[in-house]
Amino acid sequence: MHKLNIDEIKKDFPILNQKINGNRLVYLDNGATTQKPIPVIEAIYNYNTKSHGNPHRGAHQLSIRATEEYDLAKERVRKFINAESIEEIIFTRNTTESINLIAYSYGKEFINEGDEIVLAISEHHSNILPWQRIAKEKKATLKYMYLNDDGRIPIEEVKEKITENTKIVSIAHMSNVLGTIHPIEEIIDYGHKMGAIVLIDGAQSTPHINVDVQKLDADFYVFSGHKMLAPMGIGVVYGKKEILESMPPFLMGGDMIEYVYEDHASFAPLPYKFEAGTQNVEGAVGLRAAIEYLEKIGMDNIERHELKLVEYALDKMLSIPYVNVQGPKDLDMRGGIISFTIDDVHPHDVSTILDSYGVAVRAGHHCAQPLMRYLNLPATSRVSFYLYNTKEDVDQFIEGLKNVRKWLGYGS
Ligand code: 7TS
Repeated sequence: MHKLNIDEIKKDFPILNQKINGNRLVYLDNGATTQKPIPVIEAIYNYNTKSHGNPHRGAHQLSIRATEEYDLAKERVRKFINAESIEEIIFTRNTTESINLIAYSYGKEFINEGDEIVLAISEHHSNILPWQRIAKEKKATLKYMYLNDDGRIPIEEVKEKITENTKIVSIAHMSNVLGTIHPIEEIIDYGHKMGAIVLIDGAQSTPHINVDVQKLDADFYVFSGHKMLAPMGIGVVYGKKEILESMPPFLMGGDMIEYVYEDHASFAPLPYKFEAGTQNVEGAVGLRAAIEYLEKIGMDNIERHELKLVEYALDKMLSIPYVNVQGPKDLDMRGGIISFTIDDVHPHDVSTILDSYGVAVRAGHHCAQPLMRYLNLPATSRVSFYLYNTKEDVDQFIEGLKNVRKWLGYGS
């Protein structure tokens, strides 16, 4: 257990070492995407200058090297989330594609009329729209688990909504708006008791906390590389082998086949059955380097560091009378995301004014319109931390925050 050496870490992220609008850049939009350290950029550079080819195709050296790089990345992902075998790891473009893969493949095959699909009201649109489509096509029922005033899902709500008719429960591990860590162990356990399978959207959790898919007993766990220091365009589906084996392919095309005849085809074994067409090898290489970087620092250390920043920021934000923090206001079961509103000021104005202080935060509905409607808010502003953020970053954000209303002509 050791504190993060932020000065050393910051040296690895050249993009953070610049001024925005005359101020030191403070990047607090890590929920949207994260920045890349030099080892990730170098791994992609090295791949492109030494090993680039189309994997699984040629007998020539570059194709063989690209295949090796791709498989090494897959093994690294397997180990990172403690999956049993690489057959259970499928590369996609991002979390969105991962959920679509499951909805179209598992959903079309196994969800029938009268079945229930259970989500949380706080889901990202990526974990709502594919299920709306399947529910409509299959005449299944879409049900939502609602949050209490603290932004948490009470266990009674879990037990009320998940029933023996539930076929699939799909829920984020951590809310991208409120930072709540949902009680997924209980949800997985109860879902299984009711005979449902459970998909966990790990887009906001995998980059920040230890994930062990076997310990969780999740049926599916999905995430995006670009939220964990890797490039955009690489994402992951973890799925239990026996479930993946029972599912038809999602996309059809090259590389996912065994034999093709004029009128039918047989498919490649897992995981390739779900990886049609040329894959994003340099994205996979970047993801492997990102995981190595995160593991060197230690996921426990990263989680602890972010919680300290949340504690520090929450303490300051809660003491400002016109700042309204949404979601959990203590450190129990939460991660490094804080959504808030400011009295009389639209969140987009908050974001624009903070930008003039060099502070990057996101404003809007965060692709979670049903949650915004449930909270009766048009939008929020959101800060989201990562391993390279510091207390000085929080101070600069709070200083900007204190000036927002003054900018707009309010006394304080
Ligand atoms: N699920 C959750 C919980 C997310 O936070 C996001 C992206 C996605 C799915 C979709 O990920 P993608 O990589 O496929 O786009 N969330 C955000 C956000 O909060 N701000 O920008 C993107």
